[in-house]
Amino acid sequence: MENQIREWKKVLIPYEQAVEELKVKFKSIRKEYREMNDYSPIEFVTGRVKKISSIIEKSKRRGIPENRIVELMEDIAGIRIMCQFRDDIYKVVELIRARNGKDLQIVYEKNYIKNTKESGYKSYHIIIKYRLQTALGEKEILAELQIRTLAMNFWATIEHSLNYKYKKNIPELVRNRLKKAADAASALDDEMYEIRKEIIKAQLLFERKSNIVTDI
Ligand code: 0O2
Repeated sequence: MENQIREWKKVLIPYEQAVEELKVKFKSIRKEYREMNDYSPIEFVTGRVKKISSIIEKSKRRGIPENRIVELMEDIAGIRIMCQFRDDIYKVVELIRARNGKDLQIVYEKNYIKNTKESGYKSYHIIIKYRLQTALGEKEILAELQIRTLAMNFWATIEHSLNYKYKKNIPELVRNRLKKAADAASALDDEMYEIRKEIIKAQLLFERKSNIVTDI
């Protein structure tokens, strides 16, 4: 077991590097927009490397043989990009597509916003191949980019912790409540989308004012 963990830690080194590099890249997009005093479709970015225990649990659940995990498990490296409004998601998707064949390669996309999961889960996923330079030479890994609104993220985070608590067997009553909550989150996204122009204008105005104050 100890040997297995030591081996996995070595395997995960390039994934950790990839997550750090990708986080910097997507955070930079936000920074660039803000420095141009423009609205950024990216609100914030997080990333993680899947825990060894979760990798092993998922491989067992999906029937992936251990020697094929890195080839078949697409979300060992995961980046989450949060947006304020639903249409920002598609702007971010376009930004990513524009980089296809440059610093990343799109393998495929999954639109869980149009095709909402049974649980109520909404998000836009893009699976990419990402090449990186390591001490042991060039490596190519798979990574999953999840792009979602703040409301979708709020719901997914809570549902994820309930799934953890109930070991993916959430009681029906709670599951039904969660579905209602997913509808409410979606209604919130609809409402915010309707007044997004007003909100964006107000935010840019507020930011410019804060910049003037800090410049003095
Ligand atoms: P973690 O802890 O986020 O790493 P599967 O995981 O087998 O259901 P698959 O085919 O690997 O699905 O890919 P999919 O459906 O794109 O899901 C991959 C990731 O998307 C999940 O990783 C979650 O992060 C997120 N996700 C997908 N469905 C749901 C859902 O119903 N609720 C929530 N909260 N998140 C979801 P992991 O491995 O589940 O977990």
